[in-house]
Amino acid sequence: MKPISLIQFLIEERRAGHINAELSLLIEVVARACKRIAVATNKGALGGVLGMAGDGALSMNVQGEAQKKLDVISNEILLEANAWGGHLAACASEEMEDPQQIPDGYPKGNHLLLFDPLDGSSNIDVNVSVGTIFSVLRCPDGVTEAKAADFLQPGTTQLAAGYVVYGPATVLVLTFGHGTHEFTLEREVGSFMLSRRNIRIPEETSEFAVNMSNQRHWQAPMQRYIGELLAGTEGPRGRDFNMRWVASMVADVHRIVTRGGVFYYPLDAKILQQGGKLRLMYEANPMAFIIEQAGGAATTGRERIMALQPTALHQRVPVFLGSRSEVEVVTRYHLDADAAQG
Ligand code: AFP
Repeated sequence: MKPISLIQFLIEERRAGHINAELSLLIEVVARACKRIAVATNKGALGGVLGMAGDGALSMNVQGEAQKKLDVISNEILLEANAWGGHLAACASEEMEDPQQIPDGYPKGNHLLLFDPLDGSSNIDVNVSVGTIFSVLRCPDGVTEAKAADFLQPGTTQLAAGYVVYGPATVLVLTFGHGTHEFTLEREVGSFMLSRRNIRIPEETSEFAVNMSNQRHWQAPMQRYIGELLAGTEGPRGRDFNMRWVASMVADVHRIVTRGGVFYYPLDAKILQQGGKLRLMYEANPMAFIIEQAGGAATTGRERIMALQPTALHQRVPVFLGSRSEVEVVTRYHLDADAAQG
């Protein structure tokens, strides 16, 4: 069968009534911006894009994390691309404390866009995969200037979510709530081409992704669960498990979307106060939507991620996602421990 482009796919989705013209344009614009980020990323040292942002003084984002040059470049590419099309009411980014309004003189649309412009940016300088994550919400009726509070909608209300992984190939994974689909960038033509439709994540897995250096700081249910996986054939699970950790959520999730597995960033004693490591609105929610649409599960260890009522734009949450059966086991261990405590 002749491969179809992202544009053709979007037209099909419009005809099927899954999206409207404005959302279709939004996705086209985000995909085009991500092609520019891919170009910048691919240039590496030759493009002068490696290293930290800021002239001498360390540049920090709203999370108090040091910004890389490519964090800043990617953020600007996405902001600039989305300013003038008339498809957005406002957008919000990991790199900015407050939502960005549409500049005066441009029309406004009915959608809110949230993004992590360059996830896993600690990997840039060592030439390991990084990515962009995005989530699309509807702007509440009657809102003319969207504030942070207007973005605080549960993940179940997302109209679209996606990520782009800048790896050996540049790949876009997308959902509108009607399955999860993958597009691969054909660089010579400059088009994202549909490479997998209706991806299914295997229910069972023997592969987990977690930063094991945090083990001693984890809570008891996580200690118990990983302890059992590490015990392998001699332990209660009766089989060996394999481990991978890229430290780039997009790359770890893409492996799960390709061959199954689970990705965990649990709460630990070091990050207890902040509620977790990963951001709900532009990391956990869009990834949860993509994973659920591919048959997987995504929880905080206790609740479904997409059911959470957000309380802040940059809120952090624990994340357990991937192959359904394993996410159910680790979630059950947390709930059992809570119940035993009363
Ligand atoms: P950076 O974008 O600051 O590199 O953070 C990446 C990330 O949010 C996520 O992509 C990784 O899975 C996770 O952090 C890695 O965290 P550790 O460095 O604590 O393993």
